[in-house]
Amino acid sequence: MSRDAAVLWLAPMHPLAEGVLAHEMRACARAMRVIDDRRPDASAILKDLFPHTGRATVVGITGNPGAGKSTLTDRLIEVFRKEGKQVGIIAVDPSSPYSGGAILGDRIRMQRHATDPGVFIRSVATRGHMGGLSRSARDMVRVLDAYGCDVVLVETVGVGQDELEITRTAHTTLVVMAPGLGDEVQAIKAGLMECADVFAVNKADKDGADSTVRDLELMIALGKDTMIAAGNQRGHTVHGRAAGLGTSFEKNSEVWTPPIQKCIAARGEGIAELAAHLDRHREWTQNTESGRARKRLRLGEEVRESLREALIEAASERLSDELDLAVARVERREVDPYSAIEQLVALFKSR
Ligand SMILES: Nc1nc2c(ncn2[C@@H]2O[C@H](COP(=O)(O)OP(=O)(O)OP(=O)(O)O)[C@@H](O)[C@H]2O)c(=O)[nH]1
Ligand SMILES: [Mg+2]
Repeated sequence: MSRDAAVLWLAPMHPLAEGVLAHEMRACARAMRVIDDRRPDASAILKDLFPHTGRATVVGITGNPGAGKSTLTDRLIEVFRKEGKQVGIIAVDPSSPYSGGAILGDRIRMQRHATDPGVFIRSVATRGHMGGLSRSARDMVRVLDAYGCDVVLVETVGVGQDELEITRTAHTTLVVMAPGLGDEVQAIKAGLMECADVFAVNKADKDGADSTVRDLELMIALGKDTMIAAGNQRGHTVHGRAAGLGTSFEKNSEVWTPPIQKCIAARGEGIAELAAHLDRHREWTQNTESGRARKRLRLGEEVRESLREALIEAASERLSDELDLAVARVERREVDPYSAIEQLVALFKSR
């Protein structure tokens, strides 16, 4: 054994990681705080935990503000708990003026689960993350996974770029819509169509739910044609003709067509069916080549993204003087920015 390997072998585990693996709730909460604050030992904890992750089903829940995501999440917790599953919830705090006050409501809504030792709820602030929110969410999911959660639900607010990023850290993305919000089409334009694995049309007790379902069916059919034309984009592989809605995933089928489930979260109706769709999607990601390819693709994206961040950090550190100098030279028009960058890259490589 090499000396490095020996050191690695003997290196003690971070105490918080140990606590998480021993299923200690307080250690789990503390580890998540360290990670959320990006404190120096965050990466040590994550390194220790990673070998113990990969078991949990991760569901991202997104949709327009007020569509009923929190109410639905609360009901899903109920279903999963009845199945005896440990459930983790990451609620991404709203920072948008839209739903600024909603988190309090969320807390109250999920409060009844707060004393259940089989449920772990944690919120993440969106402020001050500078685009690193999806990384934080992903890392927190890993903590909950290592802690022993069977299912981790990540509830986001709204349908912006950040939220779409976050949903890409999940195995399954549930998009919640509701009639009468008038912005379904808008949301679809924002790219939701591309990331949705399952649709919930909530508030089915209200007028307009059926027309929302019809709109979605149409969008899905159109999207499918586009996907066939464009080949496999975003992991929704389409081989030949896709089957009709609701019967989309057959054994050995490579095709995944997002099912649409009507529900009334407020009364708990349609939730068990929704949970079944989530399960089927999980099966699809595990049992089909397209599902596995999508997982690989996302892991690749994660590694590349982290590498990009690390390289930028390293370069800015090593070249800080030269960087300032280069900017000043470009400003004086002594050099063009393209050559300046080439010189900086060459310098970085040589060090
Ligand atoms: N009529 C009806 N109202 C519902 C239903 N589900 C939720 N609501 C109500 O819709 C409102 C918004 O629900 P939330 O669960 O907070 O929605 P949300 O999507 O989490 O909202 P944000 O977190 O602010 O984006 C609340 O007043 C709920 O009581 C439903 O099935 N039917
Ligand atoms: Mg909410």
